[in-house]
Amino acid sequence: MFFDRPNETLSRPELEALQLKRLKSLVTLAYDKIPFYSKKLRDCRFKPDDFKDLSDLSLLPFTDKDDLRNNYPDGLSAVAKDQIVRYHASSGTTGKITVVGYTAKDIETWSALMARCLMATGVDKSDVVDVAYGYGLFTGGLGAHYGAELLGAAVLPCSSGGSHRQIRLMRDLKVTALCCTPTYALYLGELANEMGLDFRDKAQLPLKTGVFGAEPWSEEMRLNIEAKLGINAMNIYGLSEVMGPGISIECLESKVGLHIFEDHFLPEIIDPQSGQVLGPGREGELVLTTLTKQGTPLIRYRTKDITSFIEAPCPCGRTHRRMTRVMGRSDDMVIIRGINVYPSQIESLILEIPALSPNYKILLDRKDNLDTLEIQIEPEASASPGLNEKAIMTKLSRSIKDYLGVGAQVTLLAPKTLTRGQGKTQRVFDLRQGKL
Ligand code: DLL
Repeated sequence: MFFDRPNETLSRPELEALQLKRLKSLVTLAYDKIPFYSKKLRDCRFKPDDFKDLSDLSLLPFTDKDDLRNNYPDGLSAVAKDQIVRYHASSGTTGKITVVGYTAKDIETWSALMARCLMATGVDKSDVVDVAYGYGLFTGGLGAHYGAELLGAAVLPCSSGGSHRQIRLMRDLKVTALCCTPTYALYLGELANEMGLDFRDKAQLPLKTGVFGAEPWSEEMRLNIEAKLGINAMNIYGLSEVMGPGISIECLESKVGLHIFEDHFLPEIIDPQSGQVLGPGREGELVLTTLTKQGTPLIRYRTKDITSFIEAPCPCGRTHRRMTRVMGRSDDMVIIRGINVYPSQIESLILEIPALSPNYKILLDRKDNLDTLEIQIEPEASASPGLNEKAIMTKLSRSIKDYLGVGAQVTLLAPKTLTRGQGKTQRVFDLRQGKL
């Protein structure tokens, strides 16, 4: 299903002509209105008129999160304050805040892109949508809310938390679509069971679609959620600096890769070390240039998210290129005894063992000058009776050694020991700092 079929199915030459036109306006706007960019562009001797071809983008400098922080709160704004109708902010792990301002037109664009996302996952005006992403400075709640309303769906703005009440409302209002983090969806499933309800029983809880994102999750986690909740679990991607959710989305027809809305964002994949643009299919860091944003436009924003493009056409008919599932950020990657590991690679291996649940924690420490890796994990509640704990622990540590090349100690916890997250869940606890 399409919200905006003409723009989502533009031919490649049409799309590229539109991108070039929008890119030229963006560079002119940034040059004229944002002193930070005028200086950056002058420093690399680039004038807006020099822009001839899409490939000229690689001549422009990158922007990163520090640039937003250093220009706090609104030094990267391209419009007068009275043009801004909304601010969102994110603090990230360092605690330093970045603020992004939206004009009325930006909110309109964002809502339309979220409506595109929802329709790509099979949600339409007949649906009742529970928005269980946090509302507030975080972009998840309001982003999904405006998109679902624009579609004409009925929105239940639960935000995250109040989970018992949320499940009762999902039952009573016959919620058919749920927007939240994948870990919160799992928690809602678990809690429903405790309340004597089951998402797989559609007469009780008719949920059919989940639109999940805001944190990395593996394909195995998708299968786990789909089996437990009896739904289509769809992946949505975005980041607050660039807009919020709605930058890319999986479609129901393929469920492989996320279509990037290339008429609004120009994506590149670069080598995170050298900054060089990588060739087709290569994995690297996603860089996004906003093509239509008015409030806080960004040129070549380094997302730190690791992905690659899927060049093959998609059966859904969308012409916008797909990116592979983001398994982690370049700064999420942990180095254990010199080996690079993404937490979601560990998640994939955990979930290949049916007796294990997706509730886990990764602990890194240092003993006798050597890194240690411990996985604390709960078994599936249904698997607990008669569980051969030793065999399972050996199986997981062996597959981590085989696939990732690192030794791991596996500790099985009693079911429901670990705290359940309502938003983004912290998986990795690195206790190595200061321990040589
Ligand atoms: O998480 C926006 C969002 C809200 C996206 C709701 C999807 C759904 P931030 O808090 O700025 O914004 O965090 C952005 O989260 O750079 C990725 O590292 C990660 N992320 C977001 N979506 C996904 C996803 C929102 N589907 C950061 N898979 C991004 C993996 C994701 N990581």
